[in-house]
Amino acid sequence: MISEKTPASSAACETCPVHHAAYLLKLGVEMDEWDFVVALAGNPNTGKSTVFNALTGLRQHTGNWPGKTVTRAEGGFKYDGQTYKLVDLPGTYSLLSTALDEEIARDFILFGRPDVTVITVDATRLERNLNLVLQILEITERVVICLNLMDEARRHGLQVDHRRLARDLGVPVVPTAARYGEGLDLLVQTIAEMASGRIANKPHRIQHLSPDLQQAVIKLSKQIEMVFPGVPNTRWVALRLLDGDERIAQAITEGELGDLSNGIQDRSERIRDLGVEAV
Ligand SMILES: Nc1nc2c(ncn2[C@@H]2O[C@H](COP(=O)(O)OP(=O)(O)OP(=O)(O)O)[C@@H](O)[C@H]2O)c(=O)[nH]1
Ligand SMILES: [Mg+2]
Repeated sequence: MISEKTPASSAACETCPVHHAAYLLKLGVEMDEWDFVVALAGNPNTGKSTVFNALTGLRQHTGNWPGKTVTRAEGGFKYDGQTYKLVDLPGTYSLLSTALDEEIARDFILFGRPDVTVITVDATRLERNLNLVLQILEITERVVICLNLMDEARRHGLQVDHRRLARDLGVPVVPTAARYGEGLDLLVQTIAEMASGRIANKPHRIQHLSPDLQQAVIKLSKQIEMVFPGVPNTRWVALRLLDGDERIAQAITEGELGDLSNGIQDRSERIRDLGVEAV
């Protein structure tokens, strides 16, 4: 379990023979460069900020009502010799949402190029939460599921077969009770393995695109790439356009799509120059 006594870096500790590199060092905002960016996504009120605080030592606002986090917050931790920037996102039910705070989360997941996306899932409301999980699995393979509120699930007599869930989704599932620090050490280890490519995912993907639709998606993706070079997830953008998503159509016609992707990148670079700040 990760406790407040997780050792701080000290020369004596690191030269001691019992020292093991694989331990967590909470960096707060004290970080000027990082090896990996990890996004924390999930439905509102599923414990994202609780996980964020436990791993970074910061104090993002948490509370028992949805929509507490309204903007992104960034902090860091070090584990097994690598530095991670963790980005706490507002809760979102869907990548298709048009609500402003949900858009912040959506834009970062889609265009922020995180190395790993951790999705916190409420173990007592699995079905509702899986909607977002399946949408995110359509756009990135580098996903770790944090199956949170396991204490609540137990209290309600619910048994969740997390191994089966991991098999069905094709990504690792780590059961946690973040409020009590339960499962977080395995979560960090799994994030590290995913970031370094030691775990290869085979995510569940929608298989039933008709040949015509498939062709249209490929053609449109290429056109989007030509107009907005470097924009990730053009397949997703193409699918949304074909589905008549007005918000995405507007982002294309007004050039915002390019700004969106560059903006997130510029900002990350600016933060890298300045040193990380909580936002
Ligand atoms: N019982 C229990 N409560 C938890 C657990 N993790 C988080 N909570 C509580 O759930 C509430 C919501 O937690 P937050 O971390 O603020 O959730 P969030 O996902 O960041 O919420 P938004 O920012 O609104 O999306 C808080 O009261 C937490 O203390 C857990 O594992 N078990
Ligand atoms: Mg939050």
